[in-house]
Amino acid sequence: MRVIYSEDHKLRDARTELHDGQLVTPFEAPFRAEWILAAVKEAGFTDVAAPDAYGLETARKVHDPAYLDFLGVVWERWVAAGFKGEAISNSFPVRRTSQRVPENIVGMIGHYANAADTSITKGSYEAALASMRCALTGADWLQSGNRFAFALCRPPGHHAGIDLFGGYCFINNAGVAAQRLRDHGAAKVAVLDVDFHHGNGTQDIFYRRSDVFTASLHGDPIHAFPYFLGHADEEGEGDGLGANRNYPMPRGTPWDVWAAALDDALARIKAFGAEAIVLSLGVDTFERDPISFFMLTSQDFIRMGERIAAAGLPVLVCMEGGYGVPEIGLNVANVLRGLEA
Ligand code: SP5
Ligand code: ZN
Repeated sequence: MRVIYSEDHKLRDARTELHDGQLVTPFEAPFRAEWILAAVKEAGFTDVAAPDAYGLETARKVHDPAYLDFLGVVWERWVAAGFKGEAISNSFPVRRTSQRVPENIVGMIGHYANAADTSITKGSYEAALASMRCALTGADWLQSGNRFAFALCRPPGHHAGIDLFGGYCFINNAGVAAQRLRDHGAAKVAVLDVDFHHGNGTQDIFYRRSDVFTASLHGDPIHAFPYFLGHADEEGEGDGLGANRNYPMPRGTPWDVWAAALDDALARIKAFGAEAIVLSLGVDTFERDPISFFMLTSQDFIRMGERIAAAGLPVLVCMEGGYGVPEIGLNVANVLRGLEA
């Protein structure tokens, strides 16, 4: 198991998150990657490498190039407007509104946002690029014949859609990695999303495509972020019909119920003919996660890794969510242990 990690994640260090009506210190903060790195090393995963230098070529195949341009300039545009706080919009295009991109920076941020939880700050884009490069380096590690890689991505990516940021995500690291695997020999790839939150960005990117199967296990969106996508009847569209699967689950979901959904997703990934799995790994399914409501224990994360490995495919693990508690590191290390068992 090679671990790919960049210090540049620290460039993403927002002061504010709009949470339950208050600007709070963000849940998605630098300590997460530090704790996870320390725990995986402690568990014996000591082959840690820095990412290679990749440009935006692959990212432009899964994101709108104009959206990537926006990410590159939004902070300087915000500062130039004279605003003092971190960049966050208060206006959004919704039902019966125009999809034209406003020139005004507040309007532009609203246009490209799917949530207002994620303040944009100096360095956020650079950190997102480094995070994407970890995923791409992991994809190429599999491509050169290795069975497992762990891209310690931060900021996370699975809420970033074709032209949308939010949910602490800017560039869809797993989506970019899946595209890279496709471009370098894999005819079919699966993205398996086990983060507590629905992978709305990943679903958006691949919804009309038949070459990438997407499956997400998550808190039912009628009760949980991201609220507006992730229902069981979303099965893909056009060429992609049948290549998206959602497993929304209720408050208090324990391992046995969750694992039955995992087994169903893995069976479908095998039936689809995927040659590799990109695992969007959030450990916010943990029983003491501060913003989620599943009941997985630290031991369950070992079983999770074992079951995924039993599918017999190469696995690129991309870090997504998991917050607040010291166990996030142990839980990630346990998934890696289970994979290699
Ligand atoms: C990558 C990832 O896990 N992103 C999650 C983003 C969630 N942001 C909004 C969280 C809202 C949680 N509300 C729960 C309130 C508990 N008091
Ligand atoms: Zn999450």
